[in-house]
Amino acid sequence: MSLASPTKSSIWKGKEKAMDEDYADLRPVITYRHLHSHNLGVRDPLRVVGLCDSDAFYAACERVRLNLSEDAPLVVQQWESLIAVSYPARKYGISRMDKIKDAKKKCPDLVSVHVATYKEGEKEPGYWDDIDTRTHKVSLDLYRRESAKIMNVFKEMLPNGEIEKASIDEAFIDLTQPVRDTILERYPYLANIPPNAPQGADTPLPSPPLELDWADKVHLIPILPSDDGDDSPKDESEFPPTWHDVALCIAAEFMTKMRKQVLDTLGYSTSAGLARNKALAKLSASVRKPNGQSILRNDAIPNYLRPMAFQKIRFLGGKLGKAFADEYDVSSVGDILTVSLDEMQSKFGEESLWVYELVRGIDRSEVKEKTAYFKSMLASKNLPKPITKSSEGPQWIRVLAAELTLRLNEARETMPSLWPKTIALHLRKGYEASRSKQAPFPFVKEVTVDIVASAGNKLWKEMTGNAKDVNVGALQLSFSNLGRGEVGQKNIDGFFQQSTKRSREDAEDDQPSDTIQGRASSSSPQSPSSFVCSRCKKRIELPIHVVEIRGHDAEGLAETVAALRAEHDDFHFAQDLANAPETDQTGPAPKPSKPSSTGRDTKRRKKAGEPSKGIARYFNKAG
Ligand code: TTP
Ligand code: CA
Ligand code: CA
Repeated sequence: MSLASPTKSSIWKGKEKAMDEDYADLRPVITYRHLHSHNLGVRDPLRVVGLCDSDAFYAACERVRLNLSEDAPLVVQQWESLIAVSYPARKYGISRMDKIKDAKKKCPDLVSVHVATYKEGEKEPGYWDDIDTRTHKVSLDLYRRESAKIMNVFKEMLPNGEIEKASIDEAFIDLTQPVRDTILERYPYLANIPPNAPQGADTPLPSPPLELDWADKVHLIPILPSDDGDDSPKDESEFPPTWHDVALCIAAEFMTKMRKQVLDTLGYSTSAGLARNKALAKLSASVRKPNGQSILRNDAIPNYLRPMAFQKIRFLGGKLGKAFADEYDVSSVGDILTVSLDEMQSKFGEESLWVYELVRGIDRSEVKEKTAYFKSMLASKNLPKPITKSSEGPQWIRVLAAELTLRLNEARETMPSLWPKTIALHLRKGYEASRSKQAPFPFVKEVTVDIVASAGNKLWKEMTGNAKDVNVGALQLSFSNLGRGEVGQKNIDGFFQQSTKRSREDAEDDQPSDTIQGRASSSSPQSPSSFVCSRCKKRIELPIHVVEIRGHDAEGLAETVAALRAEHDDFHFAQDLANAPETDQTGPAPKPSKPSSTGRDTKRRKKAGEPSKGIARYFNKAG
C-alpha cells in the first residue's frame, strides 16, 4: 500500500475512526412494530437471506444420471477442457484448469463424461462416441432440468418465501417471512404489544433467549478473529444472542430441511450461507464446501469482512473491483474502508455509495424471482471453422432448431400457453457485432423441429441471399418475447400479460424485421453475450474473458448472460434504493459527516433514464 504518497494520504480517514464507525448497525433495536410489519423489505432489521449452491453441479448431475456412487471421481468435459470436477476427483488434485489428459494422469480411475451434445439429424441431445466440435453442439438441457427440479423443491417447501434463481446451480432465498411466522409461534408472548409498553408498538422487544441451539451441521463464522494459528473457539459471551440471531437460527433450520430434501429426493449435495443480505449470504456459502452451511451473524461481519480480499464480494470481482484496487492501491476490505465516501464518489460517481456500503456489509438488493429470465430462449454455436458456403447454413440451423424446439416444448409442459412472438437469427464473425434478422413466429399447436428449422432457414436465405460465398463464425437462433396466453388463442398479441410494461426491446419488435450490419447488434433482442437493459437502454456485454471462460462454445453464455442481467437489475435496484427518500426510521441513522445512505440530498439524485456516468461503465461493454 502506498500510504506514504502525499497526494493519496489526504484521502485516508484516521484508521481508528474507520474501525469505530464502519460497522455501526450490527445490533439495531428491534421493536414490536418491526416484528409485526410485513412490508419492511430490505430495511427489515430481522431480514434473513440464504444462498444455496450445488456442489460440483454438472458432475453431480452426471453422477446421478449414471447412478454412480457418491465417491466416484468424476469430471465433466467439454471438448478437451474440464467444466466440472467432483469432490472425490478434487482429492487427486484435479481442478477445472486441467486438461482431460492431465486429469487422467492424476487419477487413472477417473470417470470422465463428455457433456451431452446435439448432433445433426438427431432430435435430442445425447452422449455420443464421435464427439467433434465441427459436427456437434453442446447441450446443457440436463443441467437446466435438474436445476429446475431443485428450484421446485425450494418453492414447494417454502411457499411464502421469496426465491430467486441466481445461476444454473444457485438460488437466493429470502427467509424473512417464514422465519417471522416461526418466531411468533415459538415466542407467543411477542404476539401482542403489552398494554404497559412505554412506547407502544415502538417499544423494543424484550431480551431474546440467552442461548440458542444452533441446528446440527452448521458452521458459525466466528465473531472474534482467530489468533495466529489458533482456531480454537473464543469466549464470545460478550456477544449474547440478538433477535436477529434467533431469526438466523430458525432460517438455518429451514435451510437444513430444504437441503436435506434436495439430497434425499434428487441426490444433490449443496452448500449454503445465511446472513442479513444477499452479498453476505453468497460469501458465506463458500466458507464450508461441499455439503456445508455457514451462518454469518451480524456481530461476526466486521472480522469476517475486514481481512477479506474485497474483490471476492459479489459485483466487485470484475472490472469495477480492479479499478478500485488500482485507484486506491487496496486489496482487502479493511483497506478500502479507509477511503471516504466523498473521495469514492468524486472518482467513481454518485452510485459508488453502493460499493461504500457493500464493504460495510450493507446490501439493499432484494431477493426477487426474475421472470424476465423466461422471456427468451436461445441456441447458439461457435463454429470451429467458419461457414463459407451459403448451402452449409441449414444443417447448423437444424441443430439449433432441435435445441430450441426441445426447450420450448419442455417449458410448455409446465406453462402450456407459452409461445414466442419472434424468432431471430444472428450471424457473427467471431465475437464481432452480429448481423441479425427476425420475423414473427406464427402460432401452431404443436411445435416441431421442422417448423422451427424452416423459419430459421427462411431467415438464413434472406440474410445470405444469393451470395455463394459467406463468412459466418457463429450462429444463433432465438425465440424472444415469450409470453403466456390462452391455449389455442390465435391472436399473438393476446398472449402477453397486460401487467408487463412494454420495454424498448418489445417495442423494437414492431419495427421492420430487417436489421442492418452494425446497428444490428444494438437493436436486436438477443445476442449470445449481451442484452439490452430496458431501463438504461444500454447494451450490457459480458467481458470477453468471461465469454472465453464459459467454454469454447457459446452455450454456457445464456446462463451467464441471465446472471449478468440479474446482477444488472440488482444494480438498478440498489441505485433506486439509494435514491429513494427514506420512509421509515428502521434504517441506519444517516451520519452528518457524509451524505445519507438513502440519498436525501435531492441534488444528488439522478434523473430517471439518465445514462450513468459513474460505476455503471464497469458493467458495460468491454473496452
Ligand atoms: P460453480 O458453482 O462455480 O462450480 P461447481 O458447482 O462445479 O463447484 P462448487 O462445488 O465449487 O460450487 O458452477 C456451476 C456449474 O457451472 C459447474 O458445475 C459447471 C458450470 N461452469 C462452467 O461450465 N464453466 C465455468 O467456468 C464455471 C465456473 C462453471
Ligand atoms: Ca456450485
Ligand atoms: Ca454456482
